[in-house]
Amino acid sequence: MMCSAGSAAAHPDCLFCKIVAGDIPSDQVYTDDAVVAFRDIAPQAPVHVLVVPRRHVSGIDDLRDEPELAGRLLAAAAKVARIEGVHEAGYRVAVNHGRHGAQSVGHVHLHVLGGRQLHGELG
Ligand code: DGP
Repeated sequence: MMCSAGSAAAHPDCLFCKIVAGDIPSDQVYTDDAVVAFRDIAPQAPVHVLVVPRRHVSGIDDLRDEPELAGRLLAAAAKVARIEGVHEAGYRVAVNHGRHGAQSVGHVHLHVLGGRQLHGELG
């Protein structure tokens, strides 16, 4: 399925755009025409994968009018969970946005966390 979300539009100063472009190495778990998923450099669980759009999108707020890309990201997260073998035991998908959300990289990303019992606190 073609998706306009997959078209390249890298932001020159964006860390995750550089990872998507292959300019910074990453341990990739899954890719398709719209999405790249790679292991977090500082994992907080045995499975900790980041799912990002190939195209630069700063945060989840910028997905409010992009339901197709939002869906592609969520579907990719579910595929990553299957690839990593955590889909039956369970896992968490989280998105941090902005300052109060503790977003540290300004290219929207879904955290896929699993591989152990996660704690219930989100805030
Ligand atoms: P957040 O705080 O939600 O913006 O999460 C950003 C995540 O990105 C954080 O868990 C660490 C990860 N990260 C930062 N720099 C790199 C990097 O160079 N490579 C990889 N694979 N992950 C990174």
